[in-house]
Amino acid sequence: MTTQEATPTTSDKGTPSSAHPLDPLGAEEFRQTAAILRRDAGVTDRWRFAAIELVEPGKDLVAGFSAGDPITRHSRAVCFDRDSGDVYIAVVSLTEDSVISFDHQPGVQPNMTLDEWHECDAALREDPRVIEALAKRGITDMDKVFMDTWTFGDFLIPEKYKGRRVCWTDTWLRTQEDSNPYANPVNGFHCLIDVNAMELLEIEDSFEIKDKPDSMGEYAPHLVPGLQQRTDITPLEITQPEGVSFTLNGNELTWQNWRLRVGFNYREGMVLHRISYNDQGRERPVADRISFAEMVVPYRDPSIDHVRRTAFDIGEWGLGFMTTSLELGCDCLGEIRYLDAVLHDTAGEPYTITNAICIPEEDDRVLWKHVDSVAGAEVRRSRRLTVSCHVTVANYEYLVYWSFYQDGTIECEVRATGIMVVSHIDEGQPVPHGTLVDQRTYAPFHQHFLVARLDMNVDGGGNTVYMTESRGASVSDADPYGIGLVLESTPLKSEADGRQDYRWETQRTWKVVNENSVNAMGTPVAYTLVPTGTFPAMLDPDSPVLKRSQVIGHTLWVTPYSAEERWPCGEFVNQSIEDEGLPVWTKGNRSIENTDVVLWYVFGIHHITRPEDGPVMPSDKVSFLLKPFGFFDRNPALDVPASGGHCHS
Ligand SMILES: [Cu+2]
Repeated sequence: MTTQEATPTTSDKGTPSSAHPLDPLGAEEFRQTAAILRRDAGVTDRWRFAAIELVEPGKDLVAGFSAGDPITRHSRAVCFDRDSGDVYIAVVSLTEDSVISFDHQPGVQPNMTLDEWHECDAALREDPRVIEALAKRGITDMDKVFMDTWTFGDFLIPEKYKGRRVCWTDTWLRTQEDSNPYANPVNGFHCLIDVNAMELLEIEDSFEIKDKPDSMGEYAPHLVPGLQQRTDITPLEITQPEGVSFTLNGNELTWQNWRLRVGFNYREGMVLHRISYNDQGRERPVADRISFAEMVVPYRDPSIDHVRRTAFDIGEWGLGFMTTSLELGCDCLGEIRYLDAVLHDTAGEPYTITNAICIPEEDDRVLWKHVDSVAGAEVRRSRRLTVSCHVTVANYEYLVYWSFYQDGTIECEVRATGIMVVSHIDEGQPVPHGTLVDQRTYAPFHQHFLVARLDMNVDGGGNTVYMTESRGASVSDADPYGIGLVLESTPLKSEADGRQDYRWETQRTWKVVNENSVNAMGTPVAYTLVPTGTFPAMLDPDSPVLKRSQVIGHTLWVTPYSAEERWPCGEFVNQSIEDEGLPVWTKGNRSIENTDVVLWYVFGIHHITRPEDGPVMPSDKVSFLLKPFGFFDRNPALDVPASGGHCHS
């Protein structure tokens, strides 16, 4: 990753060593990983590198690191032989130029890659059987056909293909060269493909909507018939004439009292490390590492066109691989600093996503205010520092924003936009599992479950998570009007306690408490996870979809920290049968009291599709908060000065 303005740390300039042990792998380190494995482990050109990432050093090592200390760098690769299908996990010492381990992983399928996605599309469009079958439907210009490759769970893979690296495809059609393929589904036409052999296994030509509806799925202005763009929008500029008030030094970001490091990998995309708040000279840790660890998107339509659609956008595809470059004035507005990201293709060759991460300082309306009848008004503007990135997962966009506020709050916001998957239907055909969004066109219901992995570290040392619930009193002699409200806090002592569901009727929240550190009132300091954007899975316990993604069966899971436990549905979710992550780790019901805890928070969008979500979806927003609760003795933003020039103090 490189900073646009600061000195590159691990960069595509070929710097082999890093400035900080948590800096993501640089271009030369990706190349070196692949070269070492080719030289020493028998990896050939017939292999693919599905994933290469930094082996993050242990927390103690990172905590004890000082600038200029020597750094030992290790990388981890998942690679596979396309001919045998054998999968290996390799750990490589970049410092020693050697292979540390190279372990066979029987019976798993690594994540999919962008190379395979593009190669599938090209291979199928050239396949004579596909050309012939589509010609029967009157589709003859293969340049306008787009085969969108999807993975699926083992339970839907035909018996004869089990064990192979198998994908299925949707077929879409552009009406002209630059039009939206997702506007025109070729319903009932799917291919099954062995991605290792890049071989078409079979064509499912199950039904055809012969009489195409008169629908309009274009969003680019020149393709929308009769569109008159608005002319009543005046310029809105955001300027900081004296520059930004944050500092980006390599990948370390400091702003007002906040300090954090920005990381990046193929799977989680952006990762935030070592988040701390400087409380009047005291550097107080809040979280060791926060990221998104999985995203599960089950489509809730059992029809043949949609039943296989159970995407694991993080475990199967990778938010890092799907991250796109951002553009000033469009994706981000104001005085922006960017970080580039470096990733690799399936040959291990590095490439750079320029402006992958955008860092603006943003106005956020009012921070605090009071108008006194004698003294007048005191008002402060709120500002936040946002670290954001955008990912495009085929038809969908996810926009990720982590914001740090002056009152110690951390906010995670995700916006979903892009194009909904649609199907055409025959006249009068019922639509039980979706919404009509255009003429004889429906968008199936689906859910986007995101799993945030929150490796908290509130004030250092051990943390305990408490469930807090509000309860209204019954009428009694002491409270004849039944007006009292009490708060009940229950410590979650073991992983079984740590499996939690949201409860609206008690306004349940979860507090990450440090009982070894008290505030001025003598109360243990805490950060509260304010659960918004949460909804139940609504999947039958016997559903094979839920078996693969048991994490979505609860709002929150809490585990003791383990460096190995990173992927809540397992590392290899592609073609998985069962969730090999959280349900397996938590079987031992370990203690989660007064220890290094990790919270797995499940939130997202229960997407009941709307006509207004097409042909391109206005951003749907969802968020949650990590809010200080007695972490400070009072409002920590009392010291924020009034805005200069515009309002009086
Ligand atoms: Cu959606």
